[in-house]
Amino acid sequence: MAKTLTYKILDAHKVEEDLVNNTMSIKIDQTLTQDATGTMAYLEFLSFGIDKVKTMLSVSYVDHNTLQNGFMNADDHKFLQTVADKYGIVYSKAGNGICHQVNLERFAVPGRTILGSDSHTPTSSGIGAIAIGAGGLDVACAMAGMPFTIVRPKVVGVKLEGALRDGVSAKDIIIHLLGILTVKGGVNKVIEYYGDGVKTLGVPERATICNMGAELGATSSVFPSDEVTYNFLKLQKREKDYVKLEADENCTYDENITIDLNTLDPVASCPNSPDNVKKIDELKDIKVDQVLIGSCTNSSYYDFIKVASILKGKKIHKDVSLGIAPGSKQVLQMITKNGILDILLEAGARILESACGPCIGMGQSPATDAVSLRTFNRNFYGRSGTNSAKVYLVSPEVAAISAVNGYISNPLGQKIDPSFKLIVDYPINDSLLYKPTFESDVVMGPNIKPIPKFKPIGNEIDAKVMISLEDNITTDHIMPAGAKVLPYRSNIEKISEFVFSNIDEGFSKRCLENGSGVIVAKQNYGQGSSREHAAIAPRYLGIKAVIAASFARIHKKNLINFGILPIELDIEADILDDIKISWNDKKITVLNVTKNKKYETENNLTKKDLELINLGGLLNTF
Ligand code: MIC
Ligand code: SF4
Repeated sequence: MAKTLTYKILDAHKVEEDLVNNTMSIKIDQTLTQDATGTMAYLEFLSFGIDKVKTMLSVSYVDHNTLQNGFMNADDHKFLQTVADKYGIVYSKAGNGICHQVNLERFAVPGRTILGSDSHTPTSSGIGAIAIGAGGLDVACAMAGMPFTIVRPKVVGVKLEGALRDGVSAKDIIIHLLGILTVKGGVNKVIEYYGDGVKTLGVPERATICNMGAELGATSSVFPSDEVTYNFLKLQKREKDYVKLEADENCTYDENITIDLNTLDPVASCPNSPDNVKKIDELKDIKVDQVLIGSCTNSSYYDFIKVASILKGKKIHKDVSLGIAPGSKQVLQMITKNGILDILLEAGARILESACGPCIGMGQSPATDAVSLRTFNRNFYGRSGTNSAKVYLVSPEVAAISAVNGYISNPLGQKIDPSFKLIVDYPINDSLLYKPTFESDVVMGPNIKPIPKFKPIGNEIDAKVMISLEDNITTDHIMPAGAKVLPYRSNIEKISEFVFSNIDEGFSKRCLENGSGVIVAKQNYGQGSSREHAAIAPRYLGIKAVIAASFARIHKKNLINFGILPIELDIEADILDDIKISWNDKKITVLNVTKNKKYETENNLTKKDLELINLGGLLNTF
């Protein structure tokens, strides 16, 4: 039978299939972690007592917690470096770049499966891999050689026709798609691209599109591996990794979308959701205070060529602060070599480190009520560090021209300056990538605390509603990031003080006072980041179940991994209502005692998931 590319790769990695629960377990070839999720992932890995990783390749990146205000982050990095060296993991030091950009450049291989403890891991799917984001514990299990289980994904075939006009970007394709599918439209789906428009997009552009597939909630996204892929790998001196991969001609997709690239306009994701899409022309007169170009979405060499083409010979507006963060050391070296960096400096740009930086609220928080244009992928409430800021997600072209004009502007028609050679000799310098020697002793600073042990929640739960929430609550709402909170990623007791702190300051105190709690929400609870802290810290505070109309994939798995029961129900509940839950393998009953309302649903969790919850979480199985 004719197969989609998605199922060609997944079936080639299939270890087991559960037709009753519609899941499949796949072998994972490569893993990646980053520092903000990595310390937990490696503490979990260490608890398995295995002597080295069992994957083809595992890489530990340092790119999130690079602002070292206090000893904590530097201690975390030392821990990560020593664990990597001892257990057979390649270590990418701070300064080498953002995990997804570096992984694409140096490690991702067409046809492989990659699991990463970061939701934007699918960036590497731009090369023709199936790369999936997951919680740290799932990645730790993959490093220990265990298969990874997913719901058998539906495949959305996105046919790209024609070519983009000058000034329109790969970013506009994915923002346009977000407008169609919304932030929950991709849950348990893989977005597969095909059609004659594919060959007009370079690998970094394909990676931009796959990157923001995470904002659709998709399990992964995938592009074919073709001549364009070969050329990219050749520039990276990795042509031996090339294999040609595409879907069978007559395959059928579960859903079909066609995008005519010729007719796309520059668009933006408006505050505060990536699927709040408007055309740039509708936003034209909005005054801009800050412009930031970088992040794992748009920080490639090609992105900076486009930015420099617009900024060449111009100055940024006096009221705009322009920050740029090249995605990797390689990109930084390239823009230095061919004069682009000079053009950016002449125009008035501030040069930031090759790291996540402002994307995760590590510096550059905008002023009160400021408008910030970012080439990033998330504009969730509070994520920039300034709750009142209005963050728009845009292409590098929109960002650059708006920085010059001082208001949101349309770059349509802007050509790439022919003086920038598109194909240059890529500097290949892996000096900040350290291969393991298996000789280190693990070093653990005083802020790195053991992972708390959790007892099973039991089948009869009496609890109070600790918070009652709306649709699309993100993991940034649940477990905020930013410079103040991120240093406590290795210290659950401390970080739990910040749960929901951006929207409900009393949450953690209320939980500790009440002991047994539930969270109530509507659709797509837990969208966004893979941070398992959004499950571990609430569990630490006594949360036993989350009752939501629907869940985001990664967060649901994180809840199960740490013994919290996810209940798919849309219930009416207010804060401090008394709740009684009775559940078994088949059925879940929720009684809102305060409102005297009863709800029932089938328990659709898999046998394995039920086992984990019954045991109090995955760590109790070792
Ligand atoms: C993010 O973009 O939200 C992060 C920070 O990269 C997270 C991981 C984390 O919270 O450490 C993600 O996307 O998974
Ligand atoms: Fe880093 Fe931002 Fe990408 Fe997350 S989305 S990996 S914080 S650059």
